[in-house]
Order: sequence, then structure tokens, then C-alpha cells
Amino acid sequence: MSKALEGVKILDFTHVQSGPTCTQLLAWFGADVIKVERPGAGDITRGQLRDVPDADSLYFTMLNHNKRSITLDTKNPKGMEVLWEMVKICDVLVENFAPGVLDRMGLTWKKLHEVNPRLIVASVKGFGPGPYEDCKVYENVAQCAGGSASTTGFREGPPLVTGAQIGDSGTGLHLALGIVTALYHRTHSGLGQKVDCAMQDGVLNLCRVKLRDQQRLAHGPLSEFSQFGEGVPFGEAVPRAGNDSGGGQPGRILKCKGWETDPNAYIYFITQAPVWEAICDVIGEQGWKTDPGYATPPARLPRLNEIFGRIEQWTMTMTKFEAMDLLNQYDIPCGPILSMKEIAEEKSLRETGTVVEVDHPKRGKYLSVGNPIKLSNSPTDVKRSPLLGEHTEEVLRDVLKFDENRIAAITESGATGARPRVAAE
Ligand code: CAO
Repeated sequence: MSKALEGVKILDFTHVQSGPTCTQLLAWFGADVIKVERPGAGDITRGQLRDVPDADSLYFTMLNHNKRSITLDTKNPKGMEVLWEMVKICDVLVENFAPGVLDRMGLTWKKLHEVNPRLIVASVKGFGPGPYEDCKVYENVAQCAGGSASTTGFREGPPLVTGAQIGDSGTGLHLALGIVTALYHRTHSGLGQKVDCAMQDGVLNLCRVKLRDQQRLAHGPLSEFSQFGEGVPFGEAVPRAGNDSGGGQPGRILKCKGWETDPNAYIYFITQAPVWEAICDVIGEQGWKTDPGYATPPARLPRLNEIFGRIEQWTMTMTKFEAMDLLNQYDIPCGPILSMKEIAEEKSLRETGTVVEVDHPKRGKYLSVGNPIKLSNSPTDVKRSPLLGEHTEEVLRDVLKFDENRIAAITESGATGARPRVAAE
């Protein structure tokens, strides 16, 4: 079976998380992703949060599967010469350097487009044009600036960042979509284009429902929020909603059996209107089916604390898995709070390739998240991340078709890190 992006060549100039997430997806779909790294050091994440001495960190390995690695010093003229040769033969250049870095390398859009008009140049930056456009940005900064932190957490507490990497991995996903869209457009236009994703924009896109609520506030209190039922007035901005459901159906995280010792013995429970009667039967409150104080969604809103308190008395009598099995028999929407340990051990996720075991020459076997997007005619085969510079010679010889003399001259210059730099000699 051929891969969906077979034949697409990517000059992967990404580092840390946002850019590598994007190029890893493209690699999983079959693109030839050639990661250009600084000799001797490489992507900074290779050494960050190391758990095995001298082996690439899980931070790096889990974001850089199915890629090739070439080391190239872009501050060495020979290094830049090689890079320009790559620009000529690649379909896409992906980068997430700080603002201005690419221009300082001489890789301006104008020049790139002149040299290879079909090249798509895709970039992640922290912010789009505006007051913060020159800032360096990391995950949590984006979560804060994109509206996620101000709307996450409990009303009485400070803003919270979430564990999901919506700033980095979220923006990488957006960028990947931009790239394949530009590739498709190129099939008609014959031309490459720029694809820009700002992390603030990506986070805001994922917080779309909160901007919805901001506007609803102008027309009255947000009645699905717990604070409405508690009689707490709303301010000018969308408040933090704790674990309230973001949809129109009230939901809460409720304790299950074992919660006293297990921090994840909880279940998310949604009191969806169409299954209200089933909920009443399950928890043994048949009277609530007809009692006007409980029978309709608007009647329930002011007493959600009482209602969820009663449901919790019931969920506490069983494990989250028992509750899940039982509630699903009645189509009552719910979800167990799964720990990372439980997810890592979940058989069905292994079977679908969403959790995969990968072997690495230096660190041995480790678990990773495979491709969450399944294409029926282009299945993903997760391959280990490359060692630093593992494919430098291979790329110079087989991809760029340089002869031995040219490769020797490049190596001699120190541009690939194999020898000291000429300038330093
Ligand atoms: N050879 C030689 N030099 C290289 C090189 C190579 N192969 N690759 C990169 N460099 C140089 C660049 O030329 C740049 O040098 P100058 O500043 O002298 O021009 C330098 O490395 C540093 O690049 P940087 O500023 O991007 O790196 P940083 O560690 O200082 O900043 C980050 C990191 C992530 C804050 C910044 O890259 C950024 O804001 N990126 C955009 C937003 C983003 O993606 N953030 C998410 C990161 S994941 O949490």
C-alpha cells in the first residue's frame, strides 16, 4: 500500500514541540521528512528531561518518529550552501524558530520563492502580527494568551494551564492541515505559498466555545454554569467553569469507589436531557421524573449541586468502570477519568496503534502515542526517531546526489559537524 504523502519531501527545520508535532504527522502519512539540526547539539529536546543517561529523551523520541536527521551548521557558508540545495528539491520547508531567525539566515520568503516557486514555507510563531509578534513563546504562554487559562480552573482559584499541549501540539496540528491544503492548492496553481500559524490563534480556535460564551454573557447569565444555580453573579468576562460541561448539558466529575486513595477514581457524568428518566431510574429517584422541580432542564439548573450530589452518592457505590458499563446500557453519557498508567496499559489502544511500543538502539523499548488519524489506505508504521545526524551522508549522497568530492569538501569545512569548522582551525 502506498502512503498518502509519498513523494513529498520536507525540509524539517523544527525544534522543541510545536513544529516537530506537525512534521511527525506528515512523516506518518509517508512524507520524507529530513530534520536539519545543529551539529553537536541538535534539537534541544534531545537532552531535555532525560531519563536514560546519554540516550535521546522521550521528549525528543516521541515527537520525531519516522524522520531522517542531518546535521548542518547554518552559520557555516558550506552549511548554507547545502541548505539552499535542499530548498531546491524540497516541497515544504517547516520551521518554528523565533521571529526573525529565518530572515537572519537569509531564508526570506522572497528569496525562497525565487529559488523554488513550488516550495511551501510553513511557520509556527507565538503570535501573529501585532504588539507581541516579536516574542518567543512556549506552550503555557500560548495557553494564557489564547484564552485557555482564564477559562480553565475553578472560579475561586487562579487561572490554570491544562495538561493537553494545545499551544504546541495543537498548533502543530493546525500547521499540518495548512501544509496539506497548500500542497493541494499547488496541484492547481503550480505555486507554493506561505502557511503561518500563531500559537495564540491556535489556542483561541480550540477555545472557540469560550468566545461564544463571552458574547452570550451580554444577553444574560450563563445558566449552564454551576455559579448560576449557586446565585453567584457573573462579571464582565467568561468565568472559570470548573468541571461544568462546555455544552448545553450539565456535567460534573463525580467520585467513585476508592476515591479516598486513588486520585483518579472519578467519572464524568452528563445529565443529558433525553436520558433524564433513565438517570432517575438508575440512581433510584423515580420521583424526579415527574416532580416539576426536577423534570425539565430549566427546573434542574438552579439545583445542580443537589442533583449531582445525589448522583455522586450512587457513583460512589461502584468503580468508575462498573459505572461506565452500567450507564452505557442506558446511553447515559459518561467517561471514566483514566490515569496515564491505565491508558498505557489499555489493550484496545495498543490494538489500534494509538499506543505503540517502539525500540530504540540507545534507550531500548518505550511507549509512544502513534498516529491518532487512521487512513484506510495509508496505514501508519511508527519508526524510531533518528539519532543526531544519522542520515547526513545518506541525504548528501542519495537525496542531493552530491559526488564524493563535494561531500568531502562539505565535511572538511565542518558544516556537518564531522570536522572542526574551518573558521575555528
Ligand atoms: N546551525 C546553526 N545555527 C542554528 C541552527 C543550525 N542548524 N538552527 C538554528 N540555529 C540558530 C538560529 O540561527 C538562531 O540564531 P540567531 O538568533 O543568531 O539568528 C538560534 O539558533 C536560535 O533560534 P531560536 O531563537 O528559535 O531558539 P531559542 O531556543 O532561543 O527559542 C523558541 C526557542 C521555541 C522560544 C523560539 O524558537 C520560538 O519562539 N519559536 C516560535 C514559537 C514556537 O514554536 N514555540 C513553541 C516551542 S515548543 O514549546
